Amino acid sequence: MVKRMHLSCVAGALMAAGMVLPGAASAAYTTIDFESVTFTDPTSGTTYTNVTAPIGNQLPHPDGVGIVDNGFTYDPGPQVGADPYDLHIANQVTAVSGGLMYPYNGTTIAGAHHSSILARADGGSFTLYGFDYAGYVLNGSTYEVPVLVTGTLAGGGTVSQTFSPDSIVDGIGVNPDFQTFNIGQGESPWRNLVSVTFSIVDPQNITAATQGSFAVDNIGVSSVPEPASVLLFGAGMLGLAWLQRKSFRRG
Ligand SMILES: [Ca+2]
Ligand SMILES: [Ca+2]
Ligand SMILES: [Ca+2]
Repeated sequence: MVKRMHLSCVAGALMAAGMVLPGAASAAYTTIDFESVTFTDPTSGTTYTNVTAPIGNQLPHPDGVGIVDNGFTYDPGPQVGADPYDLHIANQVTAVSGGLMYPYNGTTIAGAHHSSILARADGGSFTLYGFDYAGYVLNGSTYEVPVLVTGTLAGGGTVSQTFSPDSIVDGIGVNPDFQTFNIGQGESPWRNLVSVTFSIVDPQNITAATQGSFAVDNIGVSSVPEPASVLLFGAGMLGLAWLQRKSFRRG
């Protein structure tokens, strides 16, 4: 019985080492879904950790104050337009506010007025695979503002693409407001990024009643692990396997 237990430990450690090493080299996939976010109130200086926006309500963030979700920061940048709160972590907000209709997908979304910046909280580089996008519209309108996505590469230079939404947005209505743009497949140029900026391409819309508002959700990214930490982790796993084996022999 004891021997069998040890044997399974050794097998487990070896399997983990074998499985984890190639996996670590290819990095971990993360979805930034805004369901719980961490941020610091600029007035009080209080940090709120993994906060969920109340259903039907939102956590507004002033300009220059970003949130952290799954190891990534999402920051509204400097104020453009009238509203000093440029980032809205909105959980199923359905009300039409001042004629402005929020896009809806049944979860928490990140609304911004003109632009926002995604980066890794630890400053490391990452790959962008895709994101869900929708515009805010005036009630009765179907105009969704296009978005320019610009990635800043770790080695210098940028990669960018403009995405035009489908003009389908009816808030809580049955139509799917958000559409998914997949971009980072295969030999994608959207790798080794240090930041990604989402910004509307229609400057006129900033001063319109919608203030150029757009929302993103389910941003697919993967962090590239530091080579040193991968090696250290691999060495640790091999060491563990050796110790387990030694203990098996003794048993
Ligand atoms: Ca969400
Ligand atoms: Ca809808
Ligand atoms: Ca849409």
